[in-house]
Amino acid sequence: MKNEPTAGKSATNAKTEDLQQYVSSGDGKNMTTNQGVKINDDANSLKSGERGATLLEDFILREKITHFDHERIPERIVHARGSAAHGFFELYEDLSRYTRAGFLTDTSRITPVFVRFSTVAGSRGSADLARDIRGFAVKFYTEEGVFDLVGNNTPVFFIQDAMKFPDIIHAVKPEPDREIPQAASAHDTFYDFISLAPEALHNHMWAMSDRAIPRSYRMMEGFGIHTFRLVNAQGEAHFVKFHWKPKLGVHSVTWDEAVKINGADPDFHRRDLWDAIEAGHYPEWELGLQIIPEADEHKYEFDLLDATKFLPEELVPVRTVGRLVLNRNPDNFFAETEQVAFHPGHIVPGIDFTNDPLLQGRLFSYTDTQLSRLGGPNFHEIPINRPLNPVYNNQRDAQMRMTIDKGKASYFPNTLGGGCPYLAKMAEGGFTSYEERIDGKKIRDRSTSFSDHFSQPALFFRSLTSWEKRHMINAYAFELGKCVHDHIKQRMLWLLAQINAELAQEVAMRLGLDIPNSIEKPVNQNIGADADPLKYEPVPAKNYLDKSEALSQGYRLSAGIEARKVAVLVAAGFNMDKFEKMQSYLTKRGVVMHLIAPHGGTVRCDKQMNHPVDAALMTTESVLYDAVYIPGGKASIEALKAEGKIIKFINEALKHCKAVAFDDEAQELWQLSAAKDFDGDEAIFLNGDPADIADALAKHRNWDREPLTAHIAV
Ligand code: HDE
Repeated sequence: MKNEPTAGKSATNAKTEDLQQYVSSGDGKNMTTNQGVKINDDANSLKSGERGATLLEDFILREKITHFDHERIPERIVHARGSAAHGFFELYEDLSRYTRAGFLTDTSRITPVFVRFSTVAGSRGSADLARDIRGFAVKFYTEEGVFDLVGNNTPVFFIQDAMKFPDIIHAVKPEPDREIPQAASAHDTFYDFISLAPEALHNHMWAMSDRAIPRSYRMMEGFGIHTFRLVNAQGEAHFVKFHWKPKLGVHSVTWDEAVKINGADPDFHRRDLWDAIEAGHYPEWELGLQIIPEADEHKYEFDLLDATKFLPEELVPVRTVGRLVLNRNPDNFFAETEQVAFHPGHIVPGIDFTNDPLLQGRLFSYTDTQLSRLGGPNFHEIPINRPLNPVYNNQRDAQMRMTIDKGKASYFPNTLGGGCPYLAKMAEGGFTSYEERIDGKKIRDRSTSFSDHFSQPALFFRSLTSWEKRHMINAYAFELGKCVHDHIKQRMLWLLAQINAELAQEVAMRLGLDIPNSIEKPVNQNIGADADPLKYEPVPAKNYLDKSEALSQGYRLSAGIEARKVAVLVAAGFNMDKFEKMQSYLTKRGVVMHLIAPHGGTVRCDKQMNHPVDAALMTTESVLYDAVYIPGGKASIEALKAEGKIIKFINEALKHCKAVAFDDEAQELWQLSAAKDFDGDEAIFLNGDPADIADALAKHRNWDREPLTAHIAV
């Protein structure tokens, strides 16, 4: 199954070709009913006279309305809002020393994938820039069956045991009496829960970090979170942690931007992914593995089975083993993105689970939820969910069965079916579970090796750059500031103080509250009624690693600027030569330049040529762009000066630490805007050289400017 990667809409791989048999288009065809009868009138129902009552007999009307009435299916209980794309995975090196999974051992294969990114808490129609963890779910259509790597964009999760999942989700979802707030964690029920469950603090800090407001899905890391197993052909196992590293670096917007983007373009991430793929700027990630010998299971200060902990890259480096490229948008959102069903239990020979109690619970939940979401047990037959290899077993019937199973024998063993379908030996590719020795009591409990809730959050905070710390402090102040109950805020402050004094003090100051020395209730409420609270008391933070640069977004900037967007502010008479020089340099590097003028239609340059306007000033906002460029041209600048929104546009870009370039006469706008307040700023340019703008785009933002921008009122 060798598929050469091809481009854009025409990009194909074995799965996209497989989907073609289900693709339908009415181009050049008659309209018909679902029974294939040609339709003669699609605008008028059948009536008893021109102004008479509609007749029940109208099978065309009844069919159309009935189908419409049932168009909606339940949205996902979590991760309802998402976007997806097709692509492929390509392996760099043969990993058969560790695994027998074909897509990880055969470097000649191109494995088709379908990837869905999502937010967690919001409804299907919620805005993309909610402060939230992002889902990063990858379906590999391997030759040996479907493998789903259903991960998130943070390396840890909120809870340690599946038993608590409904609780944390109920806490973060809109409060049940008023169904407020939508797609937002800044409310009392969420913090009531978090403040009583110190295990949640670590992932919560990631949710308060810039990771929770990404610039683009294309600029996010992905993590499998749990420790899984790789098992080789000899049956030997290694533990493994999965990582996705984006080629474009890891970048985020500011909170002020996020709030405004949600109003200006609630589909910002969805549009960004779609547009980048349509333009041929295919997002790319490398698959990284942290491989851990079984003998090292108890070597670390934390438990590898605890999903609230990551394995620092300083302790086990991430080995880059392949790449994932997304090169084709879906043909139909509902059929593909909405109906795709991921499941961490979809594994192939060569990969296996561990006893992580969160993972074990997930193994139950995903099929269960699809049963109600997709309406029955045959959802694996929906085209996007079908494996590439054929399916044969004795499962039968149920709603919407597509397969026509032949023969009398739907049981095994049988003679009437010739013993078919027959079993596969391990050497023939049959899945065999890893034989793990388990001795122990049946017990409803949690291991005390899961009790260190503070060391890794402290390490995370220490590892951030000063601007990332600043953003996190502000995020805590915002979220807790939105809560009503002081006792909840105070419990949170006490918890933050266990992690980092600076963090707790800065947040307390912004809330106008003191940090309590102790809190009344036992900290850990996640234990049984008869358990000894002292046994489960969280242990004080340890310092087993001072810093891990991999945890920060500040150390791994990228040079890739594909599909970054630059706003070019112009009016009639703008300097065409300067603009074209900038445009030709940046567009060659994949940057998208938008001409923004006071009106739509076309705008005339100083060479009397008309240029199509990409957006009229009233239809767009500064927050939708990565940088601003204003070419000179006296008449153009005079006209722009008369537009109040122009200064707001520029000042907003400055406040959000973006590159802004003023050419020639545009320097008058430099004078009128806040730009003049930033002497020597490395991303504010007078007579900007295109190479400087490209460089500033690659650095994403000049975060050093941020502390000096408080006075900018936008
Ligand atoms: Fe999920 N999760 N989850 N989750 N999850 C779902 O399955 C669940 C967890 C993740 O784009 C649901 O099909 C439980 C961790 C992603 O379609 C549901 C627990 C991680 C997606 C479910 C977890 C994830 C889901 C809802 C705790 C990161 C979206 C719809 C034991 C490693 C997949 C669905 C997509 C979706 C249950 C925890 C990632 C209800 C019970 C940890 C990316 O089955």
